[in-house]
Amino acid sequence: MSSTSSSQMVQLVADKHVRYILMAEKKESFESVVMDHLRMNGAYWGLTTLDLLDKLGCVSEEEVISWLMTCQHESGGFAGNTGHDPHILYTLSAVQILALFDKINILDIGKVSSYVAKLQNEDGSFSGDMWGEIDTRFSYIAICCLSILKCLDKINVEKAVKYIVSCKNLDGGFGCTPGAESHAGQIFCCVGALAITGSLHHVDKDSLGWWLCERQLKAGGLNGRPEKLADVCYSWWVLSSLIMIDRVHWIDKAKLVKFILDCQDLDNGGISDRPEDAVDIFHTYFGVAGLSLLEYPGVKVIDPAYALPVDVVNRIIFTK
Ligand code: GRG
Repeated sequence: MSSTSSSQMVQLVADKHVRYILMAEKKESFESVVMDHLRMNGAYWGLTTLDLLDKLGCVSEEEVISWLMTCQHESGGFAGNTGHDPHILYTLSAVQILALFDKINILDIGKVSSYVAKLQNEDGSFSGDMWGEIDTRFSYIAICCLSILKCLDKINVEKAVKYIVSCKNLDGGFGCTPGAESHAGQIFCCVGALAITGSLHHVDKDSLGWWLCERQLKAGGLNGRPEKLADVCYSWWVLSSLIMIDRVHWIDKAKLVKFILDCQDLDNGGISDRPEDAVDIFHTYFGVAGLSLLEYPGVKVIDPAYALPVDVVNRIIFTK
């Protein structure tokens, strides 16, 4: 909760957010208990935020990596925590965390990439795990993960792209399966996957750009679909998509910066979904990542498709 009137422009309280993230990780904290089963995700959000604030050095790399490797299964996939089942989502988070520490090379890349590749279905779509749920989130995750591992040749990229394009709607947006409603989160996944595979020509940039910029509400925050409330996390899902299709100048950036800053807990750190709500690690990450996309001073630049700092992406993707 913010202790400053929302009419005043506040600054990013970066040091407090760093302290909040380091505290949230403590075993006895409330956040750590409720997030136990998706700790890998929480670790990706927290560690990426620390890196964006240039404070990754505050955590023990050795501790993080030795815990992370206890989450890997024989299949090559990673679970949300030690002793849980593997899922493509946690596998991407694990790979992203290793990328932050420049430690991808400790992986058996053949094994991890085979786990991901085996989740591709005949129609080009991806399942999230052995239980088979299909969603364009999993298409993005597979493509992002395999691109980081430099193993995109293990899947049928053409079919993967064709499936994503089949989820495009008349409003220019994308849903989780063919015919499903457009949603900003799914749009990020589809546009991100198309960007990584060099297939953005399939996007109708003007109609999608129009749909996305209509997500900005009077107070400056963005929602994820029509008639919904603004939420800090859409600062990421919407803005990253607008950047990838070159239409970010269609929203009011200053108003969005103010909305995000007004969602900070100025006393204890952390960022919430909306001003005056309770903070959590998910919104803290997406708030800081949103500010990064908005070129806020003192925050490292993040890559809109890979959701990793640009220096990390340059090191991994654009070098041999
Ligand atoms: C590496 C950044 C990154 C992501 C990995 C998991 C994933 C890929 C993408 C998730 C995309 C997605 C569907 C995001 C939306 C999350 C969200 C806040 C959903 C809430 O949906 P509703 O219907 O909320 O509860 P609204 O805002 O529509 O009321």
